[in-house]
Amino acid sequence: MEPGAPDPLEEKLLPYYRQGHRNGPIVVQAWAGGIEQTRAGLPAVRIGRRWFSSLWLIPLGAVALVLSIAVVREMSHHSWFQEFITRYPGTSTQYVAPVHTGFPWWLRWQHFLNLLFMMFIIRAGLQILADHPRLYLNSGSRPDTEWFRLRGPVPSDRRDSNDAANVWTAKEDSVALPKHLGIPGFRHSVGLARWWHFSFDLLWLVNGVIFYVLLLCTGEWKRLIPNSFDVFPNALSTALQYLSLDLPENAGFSTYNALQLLAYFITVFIAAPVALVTGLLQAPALAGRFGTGAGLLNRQVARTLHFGVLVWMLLFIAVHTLMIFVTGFVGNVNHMTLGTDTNSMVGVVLYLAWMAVVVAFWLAASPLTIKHPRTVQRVGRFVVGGLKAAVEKTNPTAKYSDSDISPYFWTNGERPESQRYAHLKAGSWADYRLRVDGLVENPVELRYGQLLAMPKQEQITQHFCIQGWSGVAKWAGVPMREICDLVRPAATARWVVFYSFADGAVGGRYYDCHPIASMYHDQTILAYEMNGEPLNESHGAPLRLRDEVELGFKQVKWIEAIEFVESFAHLGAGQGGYNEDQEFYGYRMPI
Ligand SMILES: Nc1nc2c(c(=O)[nH]1)N[C@H]1C(S)=C(S)[C@@H](COP(=O)(O)O)O[C@H]1N2
Ligand SMILES: [Mo]
Repeated sequence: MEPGAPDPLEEKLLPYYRQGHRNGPIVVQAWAGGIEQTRAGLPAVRIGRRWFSSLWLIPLGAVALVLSIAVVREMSHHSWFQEFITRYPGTSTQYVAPVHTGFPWWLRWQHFLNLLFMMFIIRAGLQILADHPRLYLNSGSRPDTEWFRLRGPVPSDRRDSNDAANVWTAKEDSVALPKHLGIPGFRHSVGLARWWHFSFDLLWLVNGVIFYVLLLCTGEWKRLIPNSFDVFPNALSTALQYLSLDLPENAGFSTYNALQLLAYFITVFIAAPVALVTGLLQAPALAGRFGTGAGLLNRQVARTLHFGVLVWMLLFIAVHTLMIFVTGFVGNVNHMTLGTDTNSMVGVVLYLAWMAVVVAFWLAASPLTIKHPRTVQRVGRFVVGGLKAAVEKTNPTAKYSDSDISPYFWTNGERPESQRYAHLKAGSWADYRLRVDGLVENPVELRYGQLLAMPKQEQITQHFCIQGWSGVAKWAGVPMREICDLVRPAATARWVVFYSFADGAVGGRYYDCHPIASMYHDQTILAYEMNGEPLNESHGAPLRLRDEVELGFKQVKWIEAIEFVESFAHLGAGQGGYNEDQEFYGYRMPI
């Protein structure tokens, strides 16, 4: 091997010209190797050992509502009830100071943008959920321990990762959503959904921070922050008045009723920050930096709480919208659009125009994504790429203990089908050579035995698949730092390419590029052992990467060669890896 010569595997990548269509419209039938579009089932929740369909909520909710109304109407004839309502009228100045300035223009615009952004966030969020349609509380995402799911159980005869040809992969577990529910709807489109989710998250956060600042600077906060615990009996009073079907006074222009105020307060000051924090806790770089991967704040708890915020937001939007209609529609939309306490038709027209914009964006989002996926990837990278690059600089160092190791560890990806791989495996890797070349002073070919003889590092870390599952395992192998010291990268080398023996789902070699700086992180190793055993085929034998700052798809399994390059623009479709090329993922994935 000559220093600086390109690795021969560059030729085996699916080249740009053979997949030109990959920049154009996605052909859903051919997506991800032509997986069939298995649809999500209705959400089901586990109570004890039994699963209940969410459909039960409809009759249960209806019965509960009718019963509550009956009971409250009966109660309302009693004098103690009326005394309670007189004492705590529900809408009063007992818990809040009225604001008489009307709704300023910035608040009205922010309210509109908030709804628009949340439409994208919620839909793309559902799509992300559908990529691993189960919610758990344990960090190992163990089948049968989920409390929520959108499909049946993991087949019990396909759970053994030592049976590589048969094991159930996380990709097989993903489900499709209707096109106008998820963005973009079809199965395993998490990469595209994430650009929507994260880009609009950022816009939503900026909108939210501006909102907080203006709220506090203008005194508008007085509407939203109660000044007395009397807000609680007043909220109860409001609820009772709604249930007695004797609607409370609507003085929302200056004073929210107590129930309304609490709902707004929770949404703005609790649900929104919880959404941000539980989103970030799902990031490998941050969990790996702060050590939250296995404990009470592990990724699956974070996902569950994140989902809880979604449910709250959906309920909030539904009830909030219903109330706009039933408590004086024209007046309410005048407050919302014009900021005045009027009953003008202009307000109604503006409201309808506002909703028309939301609907138009709603209808456009999935078709646009299917038609221009590369553009969605580029725009997403433009919006959130800088932040991802910043987070990628962290050096995750969290170490977990033996008791944190997950009893079950999902598998993913297309295993190697080549004769060569089968031969090497049959020979217990005696003929295996790890080629390390490209922009290095000392290109090498390392035998399996040589790798085992190099300094060995052991680490118990958390794996974060982009789809949503996670698992803690003990990995052991050669630190990439050692490999770098051996081959001495040239000053021009900026990226490190890991080539697999395996092809990806639509043909062409699986590969992925990592920034060279990550090679010197404490926990970047070429692992040959998992949980004290030699790596099995499912998990990447003979060698797989662990770069704990990144998501799972960047942990290339079945490594055949490593190449140091200046840029990855000439490799494959030029996006930095197989999933980046084919499924529009980002190449920096610390979140
Ligand atoms: N060669 C190759 N490596 C791969 C993949 C693949 O499809 N091909 N899948 C990736 C994905 S998406 C994940 S989540 C992890 C899964 O590793 P595991 O099967 O050991 O859990 O491997 C990564 N490495
Ligand atoms: Mo993954």
